[in-house]
Amino acid sequence: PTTTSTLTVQGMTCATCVSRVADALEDVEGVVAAEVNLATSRATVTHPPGSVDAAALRTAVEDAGYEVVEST
Ligand code: 9UX
Repeated sequence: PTTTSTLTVQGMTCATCVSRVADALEDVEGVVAAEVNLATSRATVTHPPGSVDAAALRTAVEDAGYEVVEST
């Protein structure tokens, strides 16, 4: 089974930003897939339940140069 975590990311303005954030999230331990939507500023991260630390997702986005303003 998998579940999803959703992040709202601030600072993405072009398709390359989207790729950077998606790649950064997909590199986090336990992440199966990450989809990032520029229009909504939302990232949807797919992972097995309990396998991913929310702080690790936040750090990955921040290290790529963007901000997480909300996560659920
Ligand atoms: Mo696009 Mo994003 O030219 O940091 S890569 S604005």
